[in-house]
Amino acid sequence: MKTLNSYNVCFIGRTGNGKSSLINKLFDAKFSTDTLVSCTKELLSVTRMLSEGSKYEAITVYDTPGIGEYSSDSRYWRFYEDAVWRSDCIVLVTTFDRTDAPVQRFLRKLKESLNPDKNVRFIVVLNHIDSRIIADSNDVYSPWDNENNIPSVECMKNIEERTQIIHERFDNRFLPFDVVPVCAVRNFNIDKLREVIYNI
Ligand SMILES: Nc1nc2c(ncn2[C@@H]2O[C@H](COP(=O)(O)OP(=O)(O)OP(=O)(O)O)[C@@H](O)[C@H]2O)c(=O)[nH]1
Ligand SMILES: [Mg+2]
Repeated sequence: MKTLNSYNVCFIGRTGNGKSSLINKLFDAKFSTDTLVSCTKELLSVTRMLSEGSKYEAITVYDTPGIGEYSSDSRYWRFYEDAVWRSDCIVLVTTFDRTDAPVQRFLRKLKESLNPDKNVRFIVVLNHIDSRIIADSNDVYSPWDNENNIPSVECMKNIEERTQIIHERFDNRFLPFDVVPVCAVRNFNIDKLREVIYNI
């Protein structure tokens, strides 16, 4: 059988960080999302054909259940292993949440599932940047400049700081990466992220 020459991308990250929302926006998919409870419980994928002349015929994107769901991830571990083994690019979706240790442990374990025949790329996406998680009791933090649909100046400072923290916590632990700030629900930087993923 003639297999499709597909560029494979796997999205991973904690539950609620916006993996499915981002895939829906980036690749015009229809995966379920949920505000309050963990949502993706299977290994899902969507395949889109690429234009002629591209290095690959198609792009296949894997959506995975949230890291940390079901304690040790044992129920889902085979999904992660399978998707990561197939992948040319891994996208970790994170937020301003400051608890990175479970993801660090997860990546350490996942390193063993990387396919040595592929030159795997790694991208860290900082989503939910419109979050008010950083607001103090004065409630003066406005993360979003609604008029221009961009992060506020204060939010930009938090993005820079969080980006630095992500580097401190994840550099030399998995694969080299850049951090791309996005907002799935406000369509901010989605085109930029698509460009980075498609930069094959
Ligand atoms: N405010 C805000 N909400 C977001 C953003 N991205 C996603 N959401 C919301 O966050 C919730 C969770 O998003 P999902 O896409 O289901 O998250 P997930 O990572 O796929 O979660 P699991 O499938 O449980 O692992 C949904 O209600 C989304 O609408 C964002 O950038 N800002
Ligand atoms: Mg999901």
